[in-house]
Amino acid sequence: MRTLLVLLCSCFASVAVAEMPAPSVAPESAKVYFITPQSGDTVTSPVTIQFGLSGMGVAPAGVEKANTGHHHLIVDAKLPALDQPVPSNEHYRHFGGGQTEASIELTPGTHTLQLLLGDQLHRPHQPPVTSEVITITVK
Ligand SMILES: [Cu+2]
Repeated sequence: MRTLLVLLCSCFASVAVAEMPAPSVAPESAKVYFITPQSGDTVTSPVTIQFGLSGMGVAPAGVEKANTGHHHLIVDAKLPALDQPVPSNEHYRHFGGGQTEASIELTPGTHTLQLLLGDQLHRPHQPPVTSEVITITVK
C-alpha cells in the first residue's frame, strides 16, 4: 500500500512539473537598478523608490509577452529561491500592476533594498535579473 502511495505521489509530481511552463528567458544584457534612492542615501519615510530597467520591458503580472516582467522589491531580506515564484510578504513586495515607482513606509534605521524582476507567473527569469543590494538610512 505504501509503495502504491509513493508511486501515485511521484506520478502527480511529474504531471505538475510537466504543466508548469518553462521559465521565461531574459536577455543577458537585461539590467534592473534603482534610479532613486541611491545606496548610502539618507531619506525620510515614506520613501519614494523608482525602479529602472534596461534591455527588457515592464508588463503586468499575468501578461505573457517575451522580454518583459514586473518588479519585485526585496526589503531587508536575501534573494528568494530563484527557481520558484517570488514569495509575497513585507520582505518581498510585488508590483504586478507594472508599476515602475513605489512609495513605501520604512521604520527609522538602516534598510537594504534589492530589485528582482519576475515573469507573468512571478518567477525569476533565466538568467535572473536582479539589482545590486543598496543600503539606505531612514531618519
Ligand atoms: Cu510578482
